[in-house]
Amino acid sequence: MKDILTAPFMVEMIRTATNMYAHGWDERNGGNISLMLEESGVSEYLDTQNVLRKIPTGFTAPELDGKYFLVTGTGKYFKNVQYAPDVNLGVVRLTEQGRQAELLWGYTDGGQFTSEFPAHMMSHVARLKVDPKNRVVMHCHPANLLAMTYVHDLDEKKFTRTLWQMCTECIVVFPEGVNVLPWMLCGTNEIGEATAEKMRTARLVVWSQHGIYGAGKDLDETFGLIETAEKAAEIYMKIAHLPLVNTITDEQMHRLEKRFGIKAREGYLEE
Ligand code: 2HA
Ligand code: ZN
Repeated sequence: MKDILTAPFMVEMIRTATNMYAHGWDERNGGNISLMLEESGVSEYLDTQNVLRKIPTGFTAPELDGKYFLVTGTGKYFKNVQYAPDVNLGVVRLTEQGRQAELLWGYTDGGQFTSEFPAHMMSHVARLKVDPKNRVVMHCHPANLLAMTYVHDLDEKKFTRTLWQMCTECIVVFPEGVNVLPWMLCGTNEIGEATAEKMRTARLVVWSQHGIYGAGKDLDETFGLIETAEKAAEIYMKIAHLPLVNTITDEQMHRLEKRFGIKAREGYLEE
């Protein structure tokens, strides 16, 4: 059996959590990541018959039965992931229609997966229906996106258009836009279901006055999505109080669509 700390998925996860902390997106125990793993990849590093503990999930997700995930732990600090991955991360397999998680590795201090596990797993289900290659769900608290939810209209089309107008590349990186949830109580199945519903039409879902969810095919892509949206929000927060003299027009956005072979969300641009 190979050392799991050398597995590419583990190395990438540790680097990503460390980088997210360095970006200031994950103060204290803020943020969480789940990465779906292939059974064939896991079995190179772990005896998949050796279940350490069973942890009830509190929801059902039959679509994820038998699926493996590497997940950040509840109450754990991204800052510490690189120093003690086996305490701060865990590998689980969902069973019993998603009602149970079998712990195969990690959470060595007796801990368990993130309190946002419902939002993560329900988002995986929603994204896999749209994109079978989706593997990652990522949540964090980037300051400018959060700030924007205090001063900007939360209408999804308006919020998206503002972000698109802040950097030329935004519409190319997230042509489907960002969806927005109003403030809701975090850590619940309700916010999980609401997030998953929003994930059907976009890979980015803003949680007003809290943070953002991103989804993608790998950790890099998902990080990059959030990074791009957060950069746009940063520019917005720098200029929102100043007179707007220039912007990126819808006509220019259409030229970007042609140049990069993307299609902006239906109805979000003027013809
Ligand atoms: O505690 O970010 O939303 C981690 C969180 C909860
Ligand atoms: Zn959070």
